[in-house]
Amino acid sequence: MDLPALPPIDSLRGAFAGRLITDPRDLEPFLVDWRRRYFGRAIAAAIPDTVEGVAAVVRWCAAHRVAVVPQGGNTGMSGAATPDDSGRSVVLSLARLKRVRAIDTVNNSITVEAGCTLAEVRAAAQAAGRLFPLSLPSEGSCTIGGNLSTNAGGVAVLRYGNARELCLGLEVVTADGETWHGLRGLRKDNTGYDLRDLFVGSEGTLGVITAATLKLYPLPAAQVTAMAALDDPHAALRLLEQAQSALGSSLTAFELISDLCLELVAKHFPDHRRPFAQPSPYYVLLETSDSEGETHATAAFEALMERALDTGIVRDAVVATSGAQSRALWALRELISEAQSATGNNIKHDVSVPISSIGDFVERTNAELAQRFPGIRLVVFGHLGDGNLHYNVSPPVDRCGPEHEAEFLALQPAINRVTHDSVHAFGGSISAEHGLGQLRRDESARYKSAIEMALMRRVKQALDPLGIMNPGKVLPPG
Ligand code: FAD
Ligand code: 2HG
Ligand code: ZN
Repeated sequence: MDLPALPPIDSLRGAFAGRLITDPRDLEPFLVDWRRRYFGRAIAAAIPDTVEGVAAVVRWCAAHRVAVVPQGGNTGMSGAATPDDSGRSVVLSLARLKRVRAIDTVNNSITVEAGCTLAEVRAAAQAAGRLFPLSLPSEGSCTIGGNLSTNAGGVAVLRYGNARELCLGLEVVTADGETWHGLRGLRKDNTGYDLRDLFVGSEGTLGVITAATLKLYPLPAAQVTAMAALDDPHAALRLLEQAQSALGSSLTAFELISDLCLELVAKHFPDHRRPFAQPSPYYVLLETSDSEGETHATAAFEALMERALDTGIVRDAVVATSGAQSRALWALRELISEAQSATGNNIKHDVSVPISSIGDFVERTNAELAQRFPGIRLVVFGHLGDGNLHYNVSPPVDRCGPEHEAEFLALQPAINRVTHDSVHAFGGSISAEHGLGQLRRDESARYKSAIEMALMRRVKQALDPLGIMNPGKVLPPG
């Protein structure tokens, strides 16, 4: 298709209030993803101050057939917020849309603009005596707009659900620059197709989220954290079953961590040491949120752990007795991504399988990968309570340096194929919470049926007929 010639950038500069970045040095951070895997090009980064400004930028892009690449905190793991290399994109940063518009402690809802960081939303809720439960290791930088656009998961999905389940309403600038005011704070609303749920998880390919109304919960009276050392994911599943029977919905987090994860954290963050004298192949980090207070929560955890020790499910266990101890246990979990990055290049898999299949999935996939790619190291961790593992791969110990990078990354397609075929065989998904972006776009098409792909394309065509919204992400071109 012949595209119209690009107009002078000054015509965009005059179209909205806010910042427009065109200097190549200032643009650089907008053109690369967190993992430094994708590098794109753009005419400019537009950072409007208002919703009207967002709409004006999108209208300018639509008029000139320029791609719009929405960007929040740029912490995404799938290259979804990085423009392609055509040079015909505007990065639309929501970073300056930061108002908390309303908090309603009777309706238990909060309305915030898309550029609020997740940490800011959690703090605003807490200041009003409420909990916004979405919780990710990246919460200091990621934004609510990005969380909803990726349907982020994190460490509290087990109890509260993912970003989609926490969203009541949205305000969206559509691909033709109109604004849909869908900020309804309703728990029940059966009035036709659910537009909100179309935009949630669409990774900026259908429209730009400018604000959201989100669910709040009462603050728990106490939160207690524990860590258990165990042999394998099968044992972790038995512990999960016991924990759910004993604690019910008080169980808010159940995270699996392999020993290599803790080894990498201890190596790159020497202040953070393993909490057990002897290493174990795996650990589980559990958290309970109790309405009856700390003594009750601690006693319940201690009873659970004693039983698990007696029955041989766990080898050892610690229950945190202070906030500082609890934060230290969580830090071990939250630093894994950074520790793995510091170790050199890596291949990431963000998979989900039915929870009961995780033990078999890990066993079989580990064995096949070890046989086909001797020496590779599996950095396995994640949200076991949701059936979601970060089944990541690092190079062999003696091949971590930059001089081995190309050789290791050349294995990525074959390693992905083994891993994702195994996920598929277990009835799972190749993207549980990070989205498809550019990273998993083509592989996803391999595992979806023709009708599913065709329906997705029809939705895209209906909402973005010019194909300007974040092209090249989620759906393969053509
Ligand atoms: P960005 O990276 O800026 O964008 C992500 C996608 O959303 C892109 O497609 C972009 O175009 C689109 N987008 C952004 N804002 C908007 C908007 N307002 N309207 C429309 N589209 C928009 N993810 C998890 O799910 N669980 C985790 O536990 C987790 N832990 C992480 C830990 C670390 C250390 C890091 C670096 C990342 C982690 N992530 C996790 C991934 C990431 O933080 C999430 O995907 C997050 O939701 C992205 O938010 P963001 O604001 O950074 O979005
Ligand atoms: C987490 O759970 C994130 O910490 C990041 O989803 C996972 O680095 C990863 O692969
Ligand atoms: Zn995760």
